[in-house]
Amino acid sequence: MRNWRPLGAHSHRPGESAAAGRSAHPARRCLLVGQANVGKTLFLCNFAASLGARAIQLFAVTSDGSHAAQDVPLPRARDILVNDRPHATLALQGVQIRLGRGKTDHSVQLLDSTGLGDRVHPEPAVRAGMAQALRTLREADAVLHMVDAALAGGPDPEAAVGEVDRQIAAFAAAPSPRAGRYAVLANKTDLPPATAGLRRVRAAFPGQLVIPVSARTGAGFREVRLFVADRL
Ligand SMILES: Nc1nc2c(ncn2[C@@H]2O[C@H](COP(=O)(O)OP(=O)(O)OP(=O)(O)O)[C@@H](O)[C@H]2O)c(=O)[nH]1
Ligand SMILES: [Mg+2]
Repeated sequence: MRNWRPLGAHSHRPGESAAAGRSAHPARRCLLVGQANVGKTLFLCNFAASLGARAIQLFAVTSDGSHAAQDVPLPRARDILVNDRPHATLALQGVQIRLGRGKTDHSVQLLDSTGLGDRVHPEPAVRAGMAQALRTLREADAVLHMVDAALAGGPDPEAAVGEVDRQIAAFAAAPSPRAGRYAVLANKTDLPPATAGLRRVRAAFPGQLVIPVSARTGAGFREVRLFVADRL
């Protein structure tokens, strides 16, 4: 819990939390964002585990706007948080990862968010999660935008890269102090349709860094680690 700067509540703006105040170098925040079911949570769990993390933290924003966090040990987190059902994730959850850079070791908070969509969702809990994800998108130091490359290789590629994805890219890659800290993660490359899907994903995000990954097998994790370590 210490050194975490959870986002999304009005009571904790970036740099204002008690945890941040205790640390001379508060961890930078890297947000995983994208449509529902693309594999954000499986990536969070397996990527963090590959870097030696032991637990995922679930954040809940209470009615007074403060945060409560609960640790869920890996790999149990994977069993209970990853799901085929869209919108399994309804609030921010994250993990502190350590990235070696030269002789210094630095920490990054990797945050996983509720899946975004093109339409207003009928469930209030999903809408609240989406709103929190959008606030966090505005405040994050780096953005990993995940899309489903296997879905992009199927009969309805627009389902994989939709209007919401174009909006995320336009926002996250726009000129700002965060420039250069945005990458598209083309996930599920372990599935055969992802070969064609990856070409479509690259074509949909011209000029952006696209990193092919598999949250399931760990393919591409090294490239993501190098990207995050280099940019944050
Ligand atoms: N084959 C394959 N399946 C994956 C991969 N990543 C995720 N999945 C599966 O895709 C489904 C959704 O994964 P989640 O990690 O829950 O997706 P999410 O983006 O967090 O979804 P929401 O929380 O609903 O937004 C699960 O059945 C995962 O096992 C991958 O790289 N390869
Ligand atoms: Mg999820």
